[in-house]
Amino acid sequence: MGNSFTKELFRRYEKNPILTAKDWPYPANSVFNAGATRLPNGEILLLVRVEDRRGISHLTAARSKDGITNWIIDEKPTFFPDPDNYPEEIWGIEDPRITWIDELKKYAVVYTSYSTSGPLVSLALTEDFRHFERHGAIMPPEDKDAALFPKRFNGRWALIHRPMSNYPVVKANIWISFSPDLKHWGDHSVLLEARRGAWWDANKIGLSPQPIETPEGWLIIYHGVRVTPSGCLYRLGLALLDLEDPRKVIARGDEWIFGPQEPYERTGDVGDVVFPCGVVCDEASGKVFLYYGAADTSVALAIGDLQEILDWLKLNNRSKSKNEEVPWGVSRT
Ligand code: BMA
Repeated sequence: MGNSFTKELFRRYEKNPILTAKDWPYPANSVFNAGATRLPNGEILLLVRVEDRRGISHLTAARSKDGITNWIIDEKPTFFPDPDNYPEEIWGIEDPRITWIDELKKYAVVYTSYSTSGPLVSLALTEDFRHFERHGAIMPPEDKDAALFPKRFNGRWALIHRPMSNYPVVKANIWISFSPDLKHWGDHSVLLEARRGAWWDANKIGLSPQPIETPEGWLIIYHGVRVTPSGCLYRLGLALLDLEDPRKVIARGDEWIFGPQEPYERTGDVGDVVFPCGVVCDEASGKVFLYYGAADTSVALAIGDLQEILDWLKLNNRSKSKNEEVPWGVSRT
């Protein structure tokens, strides 16, 4: 949990959580894991995962002028599973990541569809978060924790995602894939590998919010899952990808930078989980608003400073290789 030597890069909003099921205009069990974006009118929109009492999730939009208070929540579910036309959604839709695609003048919402076949990655486009163009499944199961980059690289769209492998042991690495048309995906490769053994990000990692474009590279906030005798611990770490070629990892921190600590993060439907799906950067102030699901129960906010985060990553970039077995002596740059 850290001590006085640990500098917190993301500071929790003191009145967290910012949204709970009690705020909802209709019955809900829990509200968490929200995608986030800024709208043209300056408001911040959260697309919140809402789980009902059956256990099935849908997505509902909440809008706020300051991204912190006075959320206006849609009176009814905004984006609901459509299993008649998309059978992969029969057990719900979860954990959206939102990317504004300037070329299309649309937001891409990449989310997890859940069904008898397992979780997979689906895509929908929207201009206004009221009408959605469903594109259906874009990655087969088991795959989740996906987001699009906002622009093409050499003519191709790029998607970060997290397929699962159980062979010979559970191994969940972060992958990157490319597409000429958002429909046909290929050129798959591992982007970030889960480490092993005692590491906080051993065996299972996944992208958290959508990639953040910075002058120094694409900032990636990812979660690592540590399995302990009393359950899983979801914590966050940082990596930086090359701006022109996001397959190149130019930095990765060794230490986690944010983890469950407060009562609303430690206790809930699934305790000891911080799970961001959305981030919004304020260019003028350099502030990074990180929206995260707390204990699969509520939505919370932590605020960081972009330059401070990038500086930390430079100073703590020890594992330049994708392989955790690199010697400890890899020079700091
Ligand atoms: C992950 C995802 C998240 C969830 C987390 C903790 O695998 O399914 O939706 O918040 O587990 O339960």
